[in-house]
Amino acid sequence: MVKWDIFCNVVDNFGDIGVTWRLARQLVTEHGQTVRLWVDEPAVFAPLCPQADPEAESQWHQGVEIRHWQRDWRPAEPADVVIEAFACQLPEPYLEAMAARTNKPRWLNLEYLSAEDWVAGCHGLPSFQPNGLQKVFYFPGFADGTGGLLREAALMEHRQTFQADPQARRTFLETLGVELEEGALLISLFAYENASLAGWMGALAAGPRPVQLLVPVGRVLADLARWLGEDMLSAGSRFRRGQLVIQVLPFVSQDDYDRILWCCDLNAVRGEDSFVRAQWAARPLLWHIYKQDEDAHWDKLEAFLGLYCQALSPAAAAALTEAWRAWNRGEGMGEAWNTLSTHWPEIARHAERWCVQQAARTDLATGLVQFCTNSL
Ligand code: TRH
Repeated sequence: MVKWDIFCNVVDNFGDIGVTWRLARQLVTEHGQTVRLWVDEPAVFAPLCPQADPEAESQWHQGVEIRHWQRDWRPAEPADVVIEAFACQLPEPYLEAMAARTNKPRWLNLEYLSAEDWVAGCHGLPSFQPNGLQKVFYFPGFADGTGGLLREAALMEHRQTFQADPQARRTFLETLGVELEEGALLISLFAYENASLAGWMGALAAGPRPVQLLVPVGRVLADLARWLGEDMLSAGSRFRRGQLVIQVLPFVSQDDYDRILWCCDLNAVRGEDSFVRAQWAARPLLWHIYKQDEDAHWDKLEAFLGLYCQALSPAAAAALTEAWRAWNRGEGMGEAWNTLSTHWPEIARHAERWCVQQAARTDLATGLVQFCTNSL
């Protein structure tokens, strides 16, 4: 049985651990691999997996061994495949132990997701390291020649079954304390601080159709509280402003978060993992991209928009592009939303088509297993 070590350094937020935890689970449950996930901040892991102990040095969940990656490294036998997520720095003694193995481990750097053109050219490139080992750069992506996206084998089937059953949707939402408003457009909102929130909320409140907004606790709450004129928001808070009903939700497990996305007509998502999950929900999405130095994130945003909008009519593509830009620019979202709404049926159909098209490609975990185990 092939052993894997995945190293995750939590830079901030939940994306680093979100991606590595998802990958680790899939390697175990679908590919029968033995996986240790080393995370330097287990406390950030716990919200994604409510059974987890934020203090534990070692714990098992869903077949994955989760180890606290302590600054003070204690010797551990290197695995057959070693993944450093998002260019994190492996412990020096571990690197030495890797180099000392008779069968050299497969060593990969799992990169951040991007739709930019250069990704396919860099995916799979090896680089020789000072310890004599070769490290391979593994890039997720949306196009042929990239490593693909994380997608569990039964995900599409589970999602379709759920979405075809209105009672399942109602029952699930009830577990979160959500009662559906008759005829309302259901939106989930997971975002960073965002100056265009007020403009968007204003447009929703004054719009022609009722809207129900579900907001998991997180960084956007302060802006939302300001717009509502409230001091503080917490899970369970509920407000009505014009056509808009807002409800704050608890932060739930990754699997329940998927269900929230499946329930909604539009999902505002952020970072990397929720962005991909919203695409698998086959519903329209609004992406708040993670800001990078020197505005590098704008290239990423435009690259994805270019790809995603290819099959849309020029008018719908322009409306969607402007809404995403406004959301990320921090202004103009109210107007952009009103224009986008006039293209809703086309945007909704497109989200389904895009999902089917992406799901036809090999998923990231399967591709990784083929790439690594063929060469061991
Ligand atoms: O949290 P994010 O913003 O994460 C990141 C990090 O900032 C990272 O450093 C950066 O490089 C990267 O984005 C691009 O967004 P993301 O990636 O969507 O991760 C959120 C995770 O939280 C995802 O796995 C879904 C999960 N989640 C839940 O499990 N339950 C919830 O209720 C919610 C709202 C999210």
